[in-house]
Amino acid sequence: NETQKLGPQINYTITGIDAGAGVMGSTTKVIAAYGLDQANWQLQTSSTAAMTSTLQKAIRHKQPIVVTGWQPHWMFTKYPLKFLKDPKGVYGKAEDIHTIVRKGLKHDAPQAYTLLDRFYWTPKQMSSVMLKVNAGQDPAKAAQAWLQKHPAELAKWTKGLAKVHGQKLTMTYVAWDSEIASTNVVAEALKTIGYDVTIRPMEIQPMWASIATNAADAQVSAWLPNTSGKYYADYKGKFADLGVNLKGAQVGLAVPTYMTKINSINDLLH
Ligand code: PBE
Repeated sequence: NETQKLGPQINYTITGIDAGAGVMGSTTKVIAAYGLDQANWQLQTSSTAAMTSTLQKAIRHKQPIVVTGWQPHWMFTKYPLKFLKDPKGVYGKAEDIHTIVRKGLKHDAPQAYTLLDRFYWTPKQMSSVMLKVNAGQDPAKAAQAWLQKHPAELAKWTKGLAKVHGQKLTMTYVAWDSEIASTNVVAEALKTIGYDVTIRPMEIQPMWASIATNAADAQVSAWLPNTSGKYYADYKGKFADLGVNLKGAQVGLAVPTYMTKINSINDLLH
């Protein structure tokens, strides 16, 4: 009921994801910056799977809901969603995703380093892999199929690289849908030039630590400058930043488009 105040209808609750995610840290700042805490708003920790399932239920019944959202993600493809305006800019502007490797990788695995350095794709390309995985396809299979359908990309990333013969490589990632897609695509690309790649899902802090301590070789999951900014700052000097692998990611609060009166974070207070 659009004439009723929003807060009481949803128990002043923003439906969030896993506690370590950058979007959760940013949302905690948003709650303070906009005075939402004074109005009893709270951020509920859960998981991406629980959040998207709650979102799907709300949308099926056309009920109001506020979630932590981000792009690229299939939630924006499958559901009618919009980001709320963030006039204070707490979530930052558009984010880029960076590739981060351990120090010494350039010397120890120059071909892998070059491929990782070249790896770049678009939000649309990432979304297509995410949707396949969301539809139930095995992530490695979805990545292989994507590479087969995009030989020009693979050729660009591997151009002139000599084959290696089973050299081991470890990539770490957080099992967010976007990172499942990118990590699998890069891992499968590295396999085509002969690397024996292991990918290991973990929490965000251990992922950054794994690169800083040389326990792992690479990760492609750094949302910058804002979302992963805390970890980037904490481990600065202990990794090599190979730059952007995807341009134009976005993070913020999201609501279904049928919530026509709620367009800005400030509107949550009225
Ligand atoms: N995410 C997806 C992550 C980065 C990738 C937006 C949920 C986060 O740290 O918030």
